[in-house]
Amino acid sequence: MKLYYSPGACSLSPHIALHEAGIAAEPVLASTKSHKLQDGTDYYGINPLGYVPMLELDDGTRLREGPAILQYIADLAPTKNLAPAAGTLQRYRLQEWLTFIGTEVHKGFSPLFNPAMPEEAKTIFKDKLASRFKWLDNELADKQYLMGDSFSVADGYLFTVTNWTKPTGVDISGYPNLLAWHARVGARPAVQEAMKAEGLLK
Ligand SMILES: N[C@@H](CCC(=O)N[C@@H](CS)C(=O)NCC(=O)O)C(=O)O
Repeated sequence: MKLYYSPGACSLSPHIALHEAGIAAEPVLASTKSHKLQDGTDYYGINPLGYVPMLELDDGTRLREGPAILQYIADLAPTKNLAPAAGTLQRYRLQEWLTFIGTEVHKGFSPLFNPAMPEEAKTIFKDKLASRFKWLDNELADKQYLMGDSFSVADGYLFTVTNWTKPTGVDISGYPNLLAWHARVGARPAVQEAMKAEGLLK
């Protein structure tokens, strides 16, 4: 299995999931800037959308979209409890989180990474994101992880996008529950291994 990734991009989240699941996969660097692999191959020829993450199974089947990839990985290792069983209400709760993170947080950051975006517009997007982080801070007040007591693939996804607050200047310093949760997730050995594999930690 191969995971196409770019360091620190949203592909860090399936990278974390693979390490949490104990699944060996080959990470393939597909820079979001150049859209080329390290050997010069045009990534658009592999994924016409040019997006990471993308998972390639051993039979060549390709799976796109972070939330789908995360659930696929979690279901390969059911004993690791990275996602509730399919068909249960809790599974829909996980999907609720993955959708929220993908549409309200992840894609809320995209304009902030766009150098053509005027500063005034960026302020509007930052304020919107700050309101989402405030809500998350409240949600995490009495929980260790988004789904309760145990880590799920949603935590790896939210951790990944919360890392982007620093480079984009979204202020989360007033959200203690969010900060405590971020430190808790960041201290997990699998999270550290995935970050090391992407060159984000020494
Ligand atoms: N809907 C996609 C979005 C993936 C996405 O936004 N990937 C970004 C990195 S975080 C990317 O590859 N950007 C490169 C580009 O826009 O060409 C998903 O959830 O997997």
